Amino acid sequence: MIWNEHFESMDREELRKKQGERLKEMVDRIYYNVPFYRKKLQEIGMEPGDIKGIDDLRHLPFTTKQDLRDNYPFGLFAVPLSEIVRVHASSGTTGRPTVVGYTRRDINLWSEVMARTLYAAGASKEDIVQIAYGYGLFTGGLGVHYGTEKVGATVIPISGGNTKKQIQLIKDFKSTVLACTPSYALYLAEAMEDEGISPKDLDLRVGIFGAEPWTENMRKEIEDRLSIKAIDIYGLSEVIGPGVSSECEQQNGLHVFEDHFVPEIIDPETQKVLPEGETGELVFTTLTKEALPLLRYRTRDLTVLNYEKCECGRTSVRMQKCLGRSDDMLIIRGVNVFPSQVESVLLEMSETQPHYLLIVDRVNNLDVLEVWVEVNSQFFSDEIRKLESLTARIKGNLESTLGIGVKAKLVEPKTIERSMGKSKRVIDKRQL
Ligand code: DLL
Repeated sequence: MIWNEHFESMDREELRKKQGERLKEMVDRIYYNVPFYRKKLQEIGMEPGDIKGIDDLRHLPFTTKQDLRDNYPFGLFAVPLSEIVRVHASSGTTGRPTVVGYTRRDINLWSEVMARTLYAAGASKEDIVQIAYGYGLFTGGLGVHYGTEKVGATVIPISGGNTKKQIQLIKDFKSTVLACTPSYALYLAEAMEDEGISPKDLDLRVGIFGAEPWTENMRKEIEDRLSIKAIDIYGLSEVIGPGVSSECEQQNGLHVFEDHFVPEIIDPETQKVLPEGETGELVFTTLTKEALPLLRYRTRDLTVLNYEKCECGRTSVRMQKCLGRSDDMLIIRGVNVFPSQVESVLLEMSETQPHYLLIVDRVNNLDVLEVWVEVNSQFFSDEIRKLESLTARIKGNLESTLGIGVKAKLVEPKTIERSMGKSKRVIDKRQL
Protein backbone atom coordinates (compact mmCIF):
# COMPACT_ATOMS: atom_id res chain seq x y z
CA MET A 1 0.00 0.00 0.00
CA ILE A 2 1.47 3.34 -1.02
CA TRP A 3 0.04 6.53 0.47
CA ASN A 4 1.47 8.97 -2.07
CA GLU A 5 2.15 6.92 -5.19
CA HIS A 6 3.27 9.96 -7.17
CA PHE A 7 6.14 10.98 -4.92
CA GLU A 8 7.04 7.63 -3.43
CA SER A 9 7.48 5.84 -6.74
CA MET A 10 8.66 8.70 -8.91
CA ASP A 11 11.20 8.13 -11.66
CA ARG A 12 14.57 8.92 -10.04
CA GLU A 13 15.65 11.43 -12.67
CA GLU A 14 12.36 13.27 -12.27
CA LEU A 15 12.80 13.17 -8.51
CA ARG A 16 16.30 14.64 -8.72
CA LYS A 17 15.00 17.43 -10.89
CA LYS A 18 12.28 18.18 -8.34
CA GLN A 19 14.83 18.08 -5.51
CA GLY A 20 17.02 20.56 -7.39
CA GLU A 21 14.15 23.00 -7.84
CA ARG A 22 13.18 22.71 -4.21
CA LEU A 23 16.77 23.14 -3.04
CA LYS A 24 17.06 26.36 -5.01
CA GLU A 25 13.91 27.73 -3.36
CA MET A 26 15.07 26.57 0.04
CA VAL A 27 18.50 28.22 -0.24
CA ASP A 28 16.75 31.35 -1.37
CA ARG A 29 14.55 31.33 1.74
CA ILE A 30 17.35 30.74 4.21
CA TYR A 31 19.63 33.27 2.55
CA TYR A 32 17.10 36.02 3.00
CA ASN A 33 15.48 34.91 6.29
CA VAL A 34 18.16 33.32 8.47
CA PRO A 35 21.19 35.54 9.23
CA PHE A 36 23.17 32.47 10.35
CA TYR A 37 22.84 30.89 6.88
CA ARG A 38 23.32 34.13 4.98
CA LYS A 39 26.66 34.56 6.73
CA LYS A 40 27.70 30.95 6.09
CA LEU A 41 26.80 31.19 2.41
CA GLN A 42 28.50 34.55 2.01
CA GLU A 43 31.64 33.12 3.58
CA ILE A 44 31.92 30.64 0.72
CA GLY A 45 30.88 33.24 -1.86
CA MET A 46 27.60 31.50 -2.65
CA GLU A 47 24.37 33.17 -3.68
CA PRO A 48 20.95 31.53 -4.08
CA GLY A 49 21.13 31.90 -7.87
CA ASP A 50 24.22 29.68 -7.92
CA ILE A 51 22.18 26.55 -7.21
CA LYS A 52 21.54 24.80 -10.50
CA GLY A 53 20.51 21.35 -9.32
CA ILE A 54 20.65 18.83 -6.50
CA ASP A 55 24.29 18.02 -7.31
CA ASP A 56 25.23 21.45 -5.96
CA LEU A 57 24.23 20.30 -2.49
CA ARG A 58 27.69 18.93 -1.78
CA HIS A 59 29.22 22.40 -2.03
CA LEU A 60 26.99 23.86 0.67
CA PRO A 61 27.92 24.24 4.35
CA PHE A 62 26.90 21.80 7.10
CA THR A 63 24.72 22.48 10.13
CA THR A 64 25.39 20.83 13.50
CA LYS A 65 23.61 20.41 16.81
CA GLN A 66 26.09 22.94 18.16
CA ASP A 67 24.74 25.52 15.68
CA LEU A 68 21.23 24.96 17.04
CA ARG A 69 22.55 25.31 20.55
CA ASP A 70 24.41 28.53 19.74
CA ASN A 71 21.18 29.96 18.35
CA TYR A 72 19.00 28.75 21.22
CA PRO A 73 16.05 28.88 21.37
CA PHE A 74 14.60 30.31 18.14
CA GLY A 75 17.59 31.86 16.33
CA LEU A 76 17.51 29.56 13.29
CA PHE A 77 13.80 29.96 12.62
CA ALA A 78 13.15 31.25 9.11
CA VAL A 79 9.70 32.70 9.86
CA PRO A 80 8.43 35.17 12.45
CA LEU A 81 7.22 33.61 15.71
CA SER A 82 3.66 34.55 14.79
CA GLU A 83 3.84 31.88 12.05
CA ILE A 84 5.02 29.15 14.45
CA VAL A 85 2.16 26.94 15.62
CA ARG A 86 4.17 24.36 17.59
CA VAL A 87 7.55 23.78 19.19
CA HIS A 88 9.14 20.52 20.27
CA ALA A 89 12.50 19.86 21.87
CA SER A 90 15.02 17.10 22.48
CA SER A 91 17.98 16.92 24.82
CA GLY A 92 21.09 18.74 23.76
CA THR A 93 24.62 18.10 24.94
CA THR A 94 24.23 20.55 27.83
CA GLY A 95 21.29 21.54 29.97
CA ARG A 96 19.77 23.39 27.02
CA PRO A 97 17.39 21.40 24.88
CA THR A 98 17.48 21.51 21.08
CA VAL A 99 14.38 23.45 20.12
CA VAL A 100 12.51 22.93 16.86
CA GLY A 101 9.52 24.81 15.43
CA TYR A 102 6.71 24.14 12.96
CA THR A 103 4.45 26.34 10.86
CA ARG A 104 0.95 25.17 9.97
CA ARG A 105 2.34 23.85 6.66
CA ASP A 106 5.14 22.03 8.46
CA ILE A 107 2.54 20.24 10.59
CA ASN A 108 0.72 19.26 7.40
CA LEU A 109 3.97 18.01 5.91
CA TRP A 110 4.69 16.03 9.08
CA SER A 111 1.22 14.46 8.96
CA GLU A 112 1.81 13.55 5.30
CA VAL A 113 5.12 11.78 5.92
CA MET A 114 3.71 10.01 8.96
CA ALA A 115 0.69 8.90 6.92
CA ARG A 116 3.17 7.43 4.42
CA THR A 117 4.92 5.71 7.34
CA LEU A 118 1.70 4.08 8.54
CA TYR A 119 0.73 2.94 5.05
CA ALA A 120 4.21 1.56 4.40
CA ALA A 121 3.84 -0.48 7.59
CA GLY A 122 0.59 -1.92 6.28
CA ALA A 123 -1.77 0.15 8.43
CA SER A 124 -4.88 1.87 7.09
CA LYS A 125 -8.13 3.57 8.03
CA GLU A 126 -9.39 0.28 9.46
CA ASP A 127 -6.72 0.19 12.17
CA ILE A 128 -6.74 1.11 15.84
CA VAL A 129 -3.38 2.64 16.69
CA GLN A 130 -2.24 2.65 20.29
CA ILE A 131 0.33 5.43 20.62
CA ALA A 132 2.61 4.62 23.52
CA TYR A 133 5.35 7.04 22.51
CA GLY A 134 5.58 9.93 24.96
CA TYR A 135 3.43 12.98 24.23
CA GLY A 136 4.96 16.35 25.07
CA LEU A 137 8.15 18.03 23.94
CA PHE A 138 9.33 14.69 22.51
CA THR A 139 8.18 14.37 18.89
CA GLY A 140 7.18 10.68 19.05
CA GLY A 141 3.65 10.89 20.46
CA LEU A 142 2.27 13.85 18.53
CA GLY A 143 4.12 12.93 15.34
CA VAL A 144 2.51 9.50 15.11
CA HIS A 145 -0.79 10.99 16.31
CA TYR A 146 -1.19 13.44 13.42
CA GLY A 147 -0.17 10.85 10.82
CA THR A 148 -2.65 8.35 12.21
CA GLU A 149 -5.46 10.89 12.06
CA LYS A 150 -4.50 11.80 8.52
CA VAL A 151 -4.81 8.16 7.47
CA GLY A 152 -8.18 8.08 9.20
CA ALA A 153 -7.30 5.26 11.60
CA THR A 154 -8.42 5.42 15.23
CA VAL A 155 -5.94 7.01 17.63
CA ILE A 156 -5.54 5.83 21.20
CA PRO A 157 -3.36 8.61 22.64
CA ILE A 158 -2.29 6.79 25.80
CA SER A 159 1.34 8.14 25.75
CA GLY A 160 4.25 6.26 27.36
CA GLY A 161 4.32 4.21 30.57
CA ASN A 162 1.40 2.91 32.63
CA THR A 163 1.98 -0.66 31.50
CA LYS A 164 -1.11 -2.19 33.11
CA LYS A 165 -3.37 0.31 31.39
CA GLN A 166 -1.57 -0.27 28.08
CA ILE A 167 -2.32 -3.97 28.30
CA GLN A 168 -5.92 -3.39 29.33
CA LEU A 169 -6.53 -1.09 26.35
CA ILE A 170 -4.80 -3.40 23.90
CA LYS A 171 -7.26 -6.06 25.06
CA ASP A 172 -10.44 -4.02 25.48
CA PHE A 173 -10.09 -1.59 22.56
CA LYS A 174 -8.67 -4.31 20.31
CA SER A 175 -5.70 -2.22 19.20
CA THR A 176 -4.20 -3.48 15.97
CA VAL A 177 -1.11 -1.26 15.74
CA LEU A 178 1.30 -0.52 18.56
CA ALA A 179 3.57 2.54 18.35
CA CYS A 180 6.37 2.79 20.94
CA THR A 181 10.10 2.28 21.38
CA PRO A 182 11.27 -1.27 20.63
CA SER A 183 12.52 -1.72 24.19
CA TYR A 184 9.11 -0.79 25.57
CA ALA A 185 7.46 -3.23 23.15
CA LEU A 186 9.57 -6.00 24.61
CA TYR A 187 8.77 -4.87 28.13
CA LEU A 188 5.06 -4.95 27.29
CA ALA A 189 5.44 -8.46 25.87
CA GLU A 190 6.98 -9.61 29.09
CA ALA A 191 4.37 -7.91 31.25
CA MET A 192 1.68 -9.64 29.21
CA GLU A 193 3.34 -13.00 29.68
CA ASP A 194 3.40 -12.34 33.44
CA GLU A 195 -0.34 -11.69 33.33
CA GLY A 196 -0.85 -14.92 31.43
CA ILE A 197 -2.06 -13.15 28.29
CA SER A 198 -1.25 -14.84 25.03
CA PRO A 199 -0.61 -12.54 22.05
CA LYS A 200 -2.68 -14.94 19.98
CA ASP A 201 -5.74 -13.72 21.87
CA LEU A 202 -5.05 -10.09 20.91
CA ASP A 203 -5.71 -8.17 17.70
CA LEU A 204 -2.26 -6.55 17.47
CA ARG A 205 -0.68 -7.22 14.09
CA VAL A 206 1.84 -4.42 13.44
CA GLY A 207 4.30 -2.43 15.54
CA ILE A 208 5.92 0.82 14.43
CA PHE A 209 9.03 1.06 16.51
CA GLY A 210 11.88 3.57 16.58
CA ALA A 211 13.52 6.47 18.44
CA GLU A 212 16.40 4.19 19.48
CA PRO A 213 18.67 1.61 17.83
CA TRP A 214 17.51 -2.01 17.76
CA THR A 215 18.91 -5.07 16.07
CA GLU A 216 17.47 -7.76 13.81
CA ASN A 217 17.62 -10.13 16.76
CA MET A 218 15.52 -7.79 18.80
CA ARG A 219 13.06 -7.53 15.92
CA LYS A 220 12.73 -11.31 15.82
CA GLU A 221 12.19 -11.48 19.54
CA ILE A 222 9.47 -8.79 19.49
CA GLU A 223 7.76 -10.37 16.49
CA ASP A 224 7.71 -13.81 18.14
CA ARG A 225 6.61 -12.67 21.55
CA LEU A 226 3.91 -10.23 20.42
CA SER A 227 3.01 -12.16 17.29
CA ILE A 228 3.18 -9.03 15.12
CA LYS A 229 5.17 -7.58 12.24
CA ALA A 230 7.72 -5.13 13.68
CA ILE A 231 8.50 -2.15 11.45
CA ASP A 232 11.45 0.20 11.98
CA ILE A 233 10.69 3.92 11.77
CA TYR A 234 13.36 6.61 11.96
CA GLY A 235 13.52 10.32 12.48
CA LEU A 236 14.99 13.13 14.51
CA SER A 237 13.47 16.28 15.96
CA GLU A 238 15.73 18.62 14.01
CA VAL A 239 14.62 17.23 10.65
CA ILE A 240 10.92 16.88 11.58
CA GLY A 241 10.55 14.13 14.21
CA PRO A 242 9.47 10.60 13.24
CA GLY A 243 8.61 10.45 9.53
CA VAL A 244 12.05 10.96 8.00
CA SER A 245 12.26 7.35 6.81
CA SER A 246 10.44 4.11 7.45
CA GLU A 247 10.40 0.48 6.45
CA CYS A 248 7.81 -1.05 4.16
CA GLU A 249 6.46 -4.55 4.62
CA GLN A 250 9.61 -5.95 2.94
CA GLN A 251 11.53 -4.93 6.09
CA ASN A 252 14.61 -4.40 4.01
CA GLY A 253 15.85 -0.86 4.64
CA LEU A 254 14.03 2.34 5.55
CA HIS A 255 12.59 4.39 2.66
CA VAL A 256 13.62 8.02 3.00
CA PHE A 257 10.92 10.58 2.15
CA GLU A 258 13.34 12.10 -0.29
CA ASP A 259 11.04 14.61 -1.90
CA HIS A 260 11.26 16.49 1.43
CA PHE A 261 14.48 15.29 3.09
CA VAL A 262 17.61 14.65 1.03
CA PRO A 263 20.11 12.23 2.58
CA GLU A 264 23.86 12.14 2.04
CA ILE A 265 26.51 9.91 3.59
CA ILE A 266 29.75 11.57 4.63
CA ASP A 267 32.98 10.54 6.25
CA PRO A 268 32.62 12.05 9.74
CA GLU A 269 36.34 12.87 9.85
CA THR A 270 36.98 14.41 6.43
CA GLN A 271 33.34 15.51 5.87
CA LYS A 272 33.59 14.34 2.25
CA VAL A 273 30.58 12.68 0.60
CA LEU A 274 31.21 8.94 0.38
CA PRO A 275 30.55 6.81 -2.71
CA GLU A 276 27.30 4.85 -2.84
CA GLY A 277 27.37 1.71 -0.71
CA GLU A 278 29.81 2.99 1.89
CA THR A 279 28.92 3.35 5.55
CA GLY A 280 29.24 6.79 7.07
CA GLU A 281 27.43 9.60 8.83
CA LEU A 282 23.94 10.43 7.65
CA VAL A 283 23.31 14.06 6.72
CA PHE A 284 19.92 15.57 5.86
CA THR A 285 18.80 18.67 4.01
CA THR A 286 15.16 19.66 4.44
CA LEU A 287 13.71 20.89 1.14
CA THR A 288 10.26 22.11 2.07
CA LYS A 289 10.20 22.83 5.79
CA GLU A 290 9.31 26.44 6.57
CA ALA A 291 9.98 27.13 10.25
CA LEU A 292 13.33 25.42 10.62
CA PRO A 293 14.90 24.64 7.25
CA LEU A 294 18.22 22.86 7.72
CA LEU A 295 21.08 22.66 5.29
CA ARG A 296 23.12 19.46 5.45
CA TYR A 297 22.32 18.66 9.06
CA ARG A 298 24.79 16.21 10.58
CA THR A 299 22.73 13.55 12.38
CA ARG A 300 25.73 11.66 13.78
CA ASP A 301 23.87 8.44 12.94
CA LEU A 302 25.88 5.89 10.96
CA THR A 303 24.32 4.01 8.07
CA VAL A 304 24.54 3.17 4.36
CA LEU A 305 22.21 4.08 1.47
CA ASN A 306 20.76 1.76 -1.17
CA TYR A 307 19.31 3.30 -4.36
CA GLU A 308 17.89 0.09 -5.88
CA LYS A 309 14.18 -0.03 -6.50
CA CYS A 310 12.35 -1.91 -3.75
CA GLU A 311 10.01 -4.82 -4.36
CA CYS A 312 7.20 -2.79 -2.82
CA GLY A 313 7.29 -0.47 -5.84
CA ARG A 314 8.81 2.52 -4.10
CA THR A 315 11.78 4.09 -5.86
CA SER A 316 12.98 6.13 -2.88
CA VAL A 317 16.43 5.49 -1.49
CA ARG A 318 16.61 3.14 1.48
CA MET A 319 18.85 3.57 4.51
CA GLN A 320 19.97 0.56 6.48
CA LYS A 321 18.90 0.25 10.11
CA CYS A 322 20.96 2.70 12.19
CA LEU A 323 22.97 0.90 14.80
CA GLY A 324 25.75 3.28 15.68
CA ARG A 325 26.59 6.93 16.14
CA SER A 326 29.69 8.95 15.47
CA ASP A 327 29.41 10.81 18.78
CA ASP A 328 28.90 9.78 22.38
CA MET A 329 25.14 10.25 22.56
CA LEU A 330 23.34 7.43 24.35
CA ILE A 331 19.69 6.65 23.87
CA ILE A 332 18.18 5.48 27.12
CA ARG A 333 14.48 4.64 27.06
CA GLY A 334 14.20 6.68 23.89
CA VAL A 335 15.68 9.76 25.58
CA ASN A 336 18.90 11.21 24.21
CA VAL A 337 21.56 11.41 26.90
CA PHE A 338 25.04 12.91 26.59
CA PRO A 339 27.72 12.10 29.17
CA SER A 340 28.59 15.81 29.13
CA GLN A 341 25.18 16.58 30.66
CA VAL A 342 26.18 14.55 33.72
CA GLU A 343 29.48 16.39 33.82
CA SER A 344 27.81 19.79 33.82
CA VAL A 345 25.53 18.80 36.71
CA LEU A 346 28.48 17.57 38.77
CA LEU A 347 30.50 20.67 38.03
CA GLU A 348 27.69 22.81 39.37
CA MET A 349 27.73 21.02 42.74
CA SER A 350 30.48 21.81 45.23
CA GLU A 351 30.40 18.35 46.82
CA THR A 352 31.24 16.42 43.69
CA GLN A 353 34.12 15.91 41.30
CA PRO A 354 33.64 15.71 37.55
CA HIS A 355 34.79 12.10 37.72
CA TYR A 356 31.91 9.86 36.87
CA LEU A 357 30.87 6.71 35.15
CA LEU A 358 27.59 5.96 33.43
CA ILE A 359 26.54 2.32 33.55
CA VAL A 360 23.68 1.50 31.25
CA ASP A 361 21.98 -1.86 31.39
CA ARG A 362 18.77 -3.46 30.25
CA VAL A 363 16.85 -5.13 33.07
CA ASN A 364 13.60 -6.89 32.18
CA ASN A 365 13.81 -5.20 28.78
CA LEU A 366 13.90 -1.72 30.27
CA ASP A 367 16.96 0.48 30.13
CA VAL A 368 18.39 1.51 33.48
CA LEU A 369 21.04 4.12 34.10
CA GLU A 370 23.34 4.11 37.10
CA VAL A 371 25.72 7.01 37.60
CA TRP A 372 28.79 6.60 39.80
CA VAL A 373 29.96 9.89 41.21
CA GLU A 374 33.11 10.76 43.08
CA VAL A 375 32.53 12.89 46.14
CA ASN A 376 35.10 15.38 47.48
CA SER A 377 36.85 13.88 50.49
CA GLN A 378 35.53 16.46 52.95
CA PHE A 379 31.99 15.47 52.03
CA PHE A 380 32.55 11.75 52.10
CA SER A 381 31.17 11.17 55.53
CA ASP A 382 30.70 8.16 57.78
CA GLU A 383 27.27 9.42 58.60
CA ILE A 384 24.82 7.48 56.57
CA ARG A 385 22.16 10.13 56.82
CA LYS A 386 24.40 12.80 55.32
CA LEU A 387 25.44 10.55 52.49
CA GLU A 388 21.87 9.61 51.80
CA SER A 389 20.75 13.18 51.53
CA LEU A 390 23.68 14.03 49.24
CA THR A 391 22.84 11.03 47.05
CA ALA A 392 19.24 12.18 46.84
CA ARG A 393 20.30 15.67 45.79
CA ILE A 394 22.66 14.41 43.11
CA LYS A 395 19.98 12.04 41.85
CA GLY A 396 17.44 14.87 41.74
CA ASN A 397 19.77 17.19 39.83
CA LEU A 398 20.73 14.49 37.35
CA GLU A 399 17.11 13.50 36.77
CA SER A 400 15.94 17.02 36.14
CA THR A 401 18.72 17.63 33.62
CA LEU A 402 18.56 14.27 31.85
CA GLY A 403 14.80 13.82 31.96
CA ILE A 404 14.98 10.14 32.93
CA GLY A 405 15.17 8.15 36.16
CA VAL A 406 18.71 7.63 37.44
CA LYS A 407 20.28 5.54 40.16
CA ALA A 408 23.08 7.56 41.76
CA LYS A 409 25.93 5.82 43.54
CA LEU A 410 28.50 7.81 45.51
CA VAL A 411 32.05 6.52 45.52
CA GLU A 412 35.16 7.62 47.41
CA PRO A 413 37.61 10.01 45.77
CA LYS A 414 39.97 8.38 43.25
CA THR A 415 37.84 5.25 42.86
CA ILE A 416 36.93 5.75 39.24
CA GLU A 417 39.68 4.64 36.96
CA ARG A 418 41.66 7.53 35.42
CA SER A 419 42.63 7.22 31.84
CA MET A 420 45.73 8.36 30.03
CA GLY A 421 43.96 8.91 26.77
CA LYS A 422 40.31 9.31 25.93
CA SER A 423 38.43 8.74 29.13
CA LYS A 424 35.90 5.98 29.34
CA ARG A 425 32.78 7.48 30.81
CA VAL A 426 30.25 4.93 29.71
CA ILE A 427 29.81 1.22 30.21
CA ASP A 428 26.93 0.07 28.06
CA LYS A 429 25.98 -3.46 29.06
CA ARG A 430 22.93 -3.58 26.81
CA GLN A 431 23.49 -6.09 24.08
CA LEU A 432 22.30 -4.44 20.91
O1 DLL B 1 13.55 9.95 18.39
C1 DLL B 1 12.08 10.84 16.70
C2 DLL B 1 11.36 9.54 16.64
C3 DLL B 1 10.26 9.32 17.44
C4 DLL B 1 11.74 8.55 15.73
C5 DLL B 1 9.55 8.14 17.37
C6 DLL B 1 11.05 7.38 15.63
C7 DLL B 1 9.96 7.16 16.46
P1 DLL B 1 14.99 12.57 18.75
O2 DLL B 1 14.50 12.45 20.14
O3 DLL B 1 15.41 13.90 18.25
O4 DLL B 1 13.86 12.12 17.75
O5 DLL B 1 16.17 11.52 18.56
C8 DLL B 1 16.77 11.34 17.31
O6 DLL B 1 17.19 9.00 17.80
O7 DLL B 1 19.38 10.81 15.62
C9 DLL B 1 18.86 8.48 16.20
O8 DLL B 1 20.11 8.48 16.87
C10 DLL B 1 17.80 7.90 17.13
N1 DLL B 1 16.77 7.17 16.38
C11 DLL B 1 15.55 7.57 16.03
N2 DLL B 1 14.90 6.57 15.35
C12 DLL B 1 15.77 5.53 15.28
C13 DLL B 1 15.71 4.22 14.71
C14 DLL B 1 13.23 10.89 17.70
N3 DLL B 1 14.63 3.74 14.10
C15 DLL B 1 17.81 10.23 17.36
N4 DLL B 1 16.83 3.45 14.80
C16 DLL B 1 18.37 9.90 16.00
C17 DLL B 1 17.94 3.89 15.40
C18 DLL B 1 16.97 5.92 15.92
N5 DLL B 1 18.04 5.10 15.98
